[in-house]
Parts: sequence; C-alpha cells; structure tokens
Amino acid sequence: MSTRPVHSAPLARSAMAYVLAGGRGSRLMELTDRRAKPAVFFGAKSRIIDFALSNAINSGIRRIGVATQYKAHSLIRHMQRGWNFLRPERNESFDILPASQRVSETEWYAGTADAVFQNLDIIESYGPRYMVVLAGDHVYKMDYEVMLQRHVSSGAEVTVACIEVPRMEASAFGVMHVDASDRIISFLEKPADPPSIPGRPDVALASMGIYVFETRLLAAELRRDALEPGSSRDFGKDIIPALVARGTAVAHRFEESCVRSGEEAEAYWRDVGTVDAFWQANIDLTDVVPSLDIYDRDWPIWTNGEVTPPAKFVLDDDGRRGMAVDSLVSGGCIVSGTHVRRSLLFSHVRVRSYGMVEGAVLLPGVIVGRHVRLNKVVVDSDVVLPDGLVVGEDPEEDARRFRRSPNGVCLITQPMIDALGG
Ligand code: ADQ
Ligand code: ADP
Repeated sequence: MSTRPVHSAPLARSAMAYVLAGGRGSRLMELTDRRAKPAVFFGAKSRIIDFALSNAINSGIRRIGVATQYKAHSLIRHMQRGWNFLRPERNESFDILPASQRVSETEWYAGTADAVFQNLDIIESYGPRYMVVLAGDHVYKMDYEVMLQRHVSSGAEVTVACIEVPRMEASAFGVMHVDASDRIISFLEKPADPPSIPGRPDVALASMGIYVFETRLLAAELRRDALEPGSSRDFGKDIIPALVARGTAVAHRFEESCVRSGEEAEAYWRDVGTVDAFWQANIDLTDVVPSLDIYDRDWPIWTNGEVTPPAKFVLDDDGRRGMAVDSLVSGGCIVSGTHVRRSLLFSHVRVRSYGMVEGAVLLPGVIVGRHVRLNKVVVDSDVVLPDGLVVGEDPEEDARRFRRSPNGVCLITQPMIDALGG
C-alpha cells in the first residue's frame, strides 16, 4: 500500500490533473487505426485512459482536463458517457480539450507542452495550486497525493515520477540520473544508448511521463518555452531538461506511491504499447492472483458503466457445455457449447458451439462462429469470425492472413476477415 503522510492536509484538493491523451500509439498497429491509444480497450471492461482518470479521482483530485488530438471520437464518446459525474456545484470539473478547436485551422498541438500551453486560460480560470500532468496511455494504480506531498516537501520546481526499467528497453523513455537525495542531475529524452544506474549496468531510471508543478511556475515555463525559436514544445524534450539544468527537478519513485494489494505485490506499471505487451497484460489478468488487482474496492477502476444484460453460459443441443475458466467475462456475453480458457471477453461477445477459445482477447461485440478454434489472438471490436476459422495453429498461414506479432499473437480486424473471401 502507498503510505500517505497522516498529519498534512490533502494537496489533491487544490490540484488539477491534466491528462495527455492525444498520441496514436502506432506500435499497436490496427488497434489504433480508428482510436487513440488511451481509448484502446483493456481488462474486459475498461479503456486504458480509465486507469489515469481513476487514479486522479481515487487520489482525491476533483478537477480533470484531458487533451485529445489523434482520432479522438471514440475517446471523447467514452469519456462523455462514463466520466460525466463530476459536478461544478462541488468545485469539480471535467474538461475534454480537443486540439482542433484551440489552435489555427492548419495547426494541431505541436508537442505535449503545447497541449497544455494552448489551454492555459481554461486551467487558470479554475485556479488550481498544483498541476499533475499525466499520460493517458499507461496501466497502473498510483496515489498522486503521495507525489504531491513529496513535491511540496522537497521544494522542487518539478517532480518527475520514475521507475526502474531494463536498460535495453530504456530508449523509449526519458532517462535520468539522480543524486543521493533524488535530485535529477541529468535527463536524456529517448537516448539511443541509455545510461544505466551507476553500479547497475542493466537497469536505467526512466521517466513515467508524470509531472507535478505548481501551476504558476508551469504557466511561466510554458510561456517562456513558447518564445524559444528552436523548441519542439514538448515536456520530455524541452520543459523538463530546462528545469533539470536549473537543478530544481526531483525524481519521485513510483514504488512510494503505487497502490498494491499486499506488501509483496509487484509495483505494477505497464506501457502496453505493442500488440504483444497488450495481449500479455490482458491475459495476465486471468492469473489466479494477478499482479494488477482490479477487484480492489478501495481503489476502483471507474469506467463507462454501460447497461448490459448478464453474461450467460449455455449447454447446447448436443450437450456441449458453454463455459469459461480462468477468464474474465463481461456483461452481455453469451458462450454456448464452447470451452473458453485464459481469455477476456468484453461486453456483448458471442461464442457459438463446437469451438475452442484459448488466450483470446475478444473486444466488445465480437461474434465467434461455430467450429472456430482460437489461440493467442486479439480480435478487434464487432468483428464477425466466420464458422470454421482456425487461428494459432499454423504460423505461416496466420502471418499471411492476420497481423502476427513477434511473439505469435494474431491481431484480427474486420477488413482482414473480409479479405479472406468466401
Ligand atoms: P512518450 O510517451 O513517447 O514519452 P509522447 O509521445 O510525447 O511521449 O506522449 C506522452 C503522452 O502524451 C501520451 O499519453 C500521448 O498519448 C500524449 N500525447 C502525445 N502528443 C500529444 C499531443 N500533441 N496532445 C495531447 N496529448 C499528446 C513521454 C516522455 C518520456 C517518458 C515517457 C513515459 O516524453 O520522457 O519516459 O512519456 O512513457
Ligand atoms: P450455437 O447454436 O452455435 O450454440 P446460438 O447463437 O444459436 O449458438 O446460441 C446458442 C444459445 O445461446 C441459444 O440456444 C440461447 O440459449 C442462447 N442465446 C442466444 N441469443 C440469446 C438471447 N438474445 N437471449 C438469451 N439467450 C440467447
């Protein structure tokens, strides 16, 4: 469990969470053809952005802004339906900030800092004392109050959440060096050859893209940066390095504010940026004791509470049991005459008889025909899998027909099914 300081007043009440949700996440391939990465489904019920938003609410933050950009329709619809419970009468607010309405017709947000800069007037109108800037595309549970407390007690101008990652994977991140008191002494954005933690050659300290600032200072920095001719208007490339150079940036260790179900539990944080990582993180939830506890009622993952009929399991006319084990099955699903194992069925999935489904992530509305055998798949929403389809038994055949990942996960979309003909 994260340990909150007991004697101080909560800072989250005077903070605003600002979620950057504009990125595509192109390594998710066809999963982000129609939606931004934060809108991608996760965990049989949620979307990726629900984790950052739930963390904000559960931490006690009551003002939230979400900057959208790439293919925002699905994301905006989800948030309008599921995240509309914040009430202005209680000094709460939820603002969706589409880029296209704020900048000139030809210009979207330049970089992540610009996505905040363009909305400074809205932010300042609420007068939050602190800003918690978040990425909308990670899966984790974190108490931002702990990070806010750390920010105030250290006197830093910016506090950057960080996590240890294998050095080989660190070139996807901002990588930092810290001194004995966790002051950041160097910061390199996505270095080709990431520096390791001194004395630990295989590990690097990576930025999680989560930043805490006092609003006044952030506004001043953004206005200063907007006048810099060479700036790319990005937190990782411009804003953070400038504050590190001034010696006023402090690192905050994720382990200190991560919300976990037991002392021994892993400090869970996933980028789910590739089809393999996405499949694995979903399937991990079917473990008997998963590292990510989505059943913790003290830290609920809020989402669009769609009204669905109950899930149903049917014994078909030939006496075959429709059943699911080691699986997460959402409302509105019907499984008939087929065994489903180690799989996730999002809402309204139908699985018909004489099949076998294993290691499958079936997004909402998928229909699995009769005599279908699936192993290691991600099937996009509303795809209709025709009777007799077999996936996961012949790698070459799979690679010809579907998007087969390096670890052998097949991503299946409707155009791929249509291309099969017949
Ligand atoms: P990246 O995640 O690679 O690195 P970026 O592509 O800028 O950086 O995305 C950050 C977040 O902002 C994502 O949630 C994305 O969806 C969103 N986003 C991107 N462009 C946006 C825009 N113009 N408007 C609104 N939202 C936008 C960052 C940091 C690294 C750090 C990693 C951690 O720069 O230092 O290590 O996050 O994942
Ligand atoms: P299959 O015959 O291949 O198993 P079906 O699509 O015919 O698959 O559905 C099997 C069973 O699922 C039906 O016999 C019924 O019990 C149940 N079922 C299907 N649709 C509904 C529905 N709309 N409401 C309740 N049960 C349904």
